[in-house]
Amino acid sequence: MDGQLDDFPVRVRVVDADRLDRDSFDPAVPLIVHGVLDRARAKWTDDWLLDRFGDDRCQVSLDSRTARRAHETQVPLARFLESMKKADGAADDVPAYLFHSSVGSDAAEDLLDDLDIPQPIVELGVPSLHRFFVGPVFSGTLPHFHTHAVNALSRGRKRWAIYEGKNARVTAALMRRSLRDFGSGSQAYDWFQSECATLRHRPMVRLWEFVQEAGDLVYIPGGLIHAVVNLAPVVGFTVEFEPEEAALEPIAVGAGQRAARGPWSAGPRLPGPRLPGPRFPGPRLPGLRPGVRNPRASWYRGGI
Ligand SMILES: O=C(O)CCC(=O)C(=O)O
Repeated sequence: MDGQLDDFPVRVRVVDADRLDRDSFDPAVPLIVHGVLDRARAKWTDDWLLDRFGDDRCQVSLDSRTARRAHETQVPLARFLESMKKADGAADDVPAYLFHSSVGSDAAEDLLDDLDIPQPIVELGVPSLHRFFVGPVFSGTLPHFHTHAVNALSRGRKRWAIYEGKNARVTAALMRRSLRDFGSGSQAYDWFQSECATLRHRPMVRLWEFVQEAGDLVYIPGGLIHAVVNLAPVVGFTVEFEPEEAALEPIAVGAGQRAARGPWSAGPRLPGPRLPGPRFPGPRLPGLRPGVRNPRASWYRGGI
């Protein structure tokens, strides 16, 4: 970790929440939206979070494939927040990322009430799951994809890379490569330092890179591959949506149901091997083979 992580060419559309209308919204393009979290930021204090999650044990991941079980442990939120305070923002060699998922639309709806998400985004589908995250600097999430989603950052800073191939074959190859080279035990900061820049000049790749500041909402189109590294300690929520039935179409899946839902997805939430939108490539993913690339993380093989 050499501190070079926030030096990169920024490319993203930024818009104020009250300026995003149906005509100006392209659901296939990532967005930063300002002015969505004003109420949420005042409300989502540590006390409120502790109240909401009580003594529940939250999912904490020690690698950046946060939806997998391989390097996951369960920790009460109070203990996790305490350990973050003790570290006082200092970077750990192996950052622990609290990334707690809840399936179902009621709890997600309740959370969405705190956000002023522009109507054209809301209309795209129904919330299917949400994830609460708290993480130290250099925690993050390796490339993955799912249905369209929003990420509401209450505190901290996140660097993003969102990308796709110009056709289905290239997108599938990009995803395979990430799974092959950054398997179980890997960290997102390594991907950003060594891989991200290699995507910039590839003619068959479309890439958006940017930093999300506290108070920003990021919109992630369905089926686009994305990765995140936290540049400061973070708190926030991400919500995934199921597209309206009309937008669903079956896709060709070679690697079983798990691949059909995407390597990221945690729960049985899509109604079968389907993914959103006509632009989704339907990649044929390889078996999800662990291949520890980051030597620092190899001790995870022993299991947690
Ligand atoms: O915030 C993160 O670390 C990852 C979030 C993400 O990938 C998502 O919201 O889909």
